[in-house]
Amino acid sequence: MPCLKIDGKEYVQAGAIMRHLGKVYGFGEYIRLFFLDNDIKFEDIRYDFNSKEWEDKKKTMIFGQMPCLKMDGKDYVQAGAIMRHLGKVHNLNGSNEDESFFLDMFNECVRDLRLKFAFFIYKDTETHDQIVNKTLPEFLGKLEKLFKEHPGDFIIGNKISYADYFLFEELDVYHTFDKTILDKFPDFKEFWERMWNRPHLKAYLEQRKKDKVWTHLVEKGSNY
Ligand SMILES: N[C@@H](CCC(=O)N[C@@H](CS)C(=O)NCC(=O)O)C(=O)O
Repeated sequence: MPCLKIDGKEYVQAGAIMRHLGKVYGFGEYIRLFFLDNDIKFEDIRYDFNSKEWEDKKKTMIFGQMPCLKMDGKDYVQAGAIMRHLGKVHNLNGSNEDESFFLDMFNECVRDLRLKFAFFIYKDTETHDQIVNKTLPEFLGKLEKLFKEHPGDFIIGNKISYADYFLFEELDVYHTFDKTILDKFPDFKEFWERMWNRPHLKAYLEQRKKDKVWTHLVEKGSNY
């Protein structure tokens, strides 16, 4: 297993994602962005969605899901918990309990929206028109209001936190789906551009875009 050492502890980060043949990057992407941006070395393990390797690997996971982070020989799952943990370890989880709570609350909202979007993508729960003209803008409007509560470059003022990687990833997915979606949300658009241009993320994000990993979005009518 590839390994990452932080403060003497060993970590393995594996993403349930599909590099060439598959369709989505999966929930490992938040963790990957966190590691990249903070210049933490790691080996990236990816699985093709339809491969036997992925089917076999899933059976070894407690909930049959990834991503997984291995620490001291133990598997840790659930992207939210992993990211909060990394946030605490790297001092990117707010500077007091109030801020940590705010970040968690913000993040739960972001993940709620992802769930709605995933239902649209995978289960056809809404029409294209509904998701683009109602669900996404209504939710993004509320989220942006929350974002402005702590003015600055990130969710909490000018210090980046674990939740900013979740937010960025979601905005990037929605922007890939509809390139005008952020136009009504200038604070989010600026945030999204700012994250894109972070020195340790830019090259990776550009490559990811070239790789056209968001096939599902194209199938569902992306205007990118
Ligand atoms: N709540 C979990 C969900 C993880 C999850 O759904 N992962 C997907 C890939 S991104 C998965 O492993 N799905 C199992 C499958 O495709 O059978 C988390 O946030 O980590």
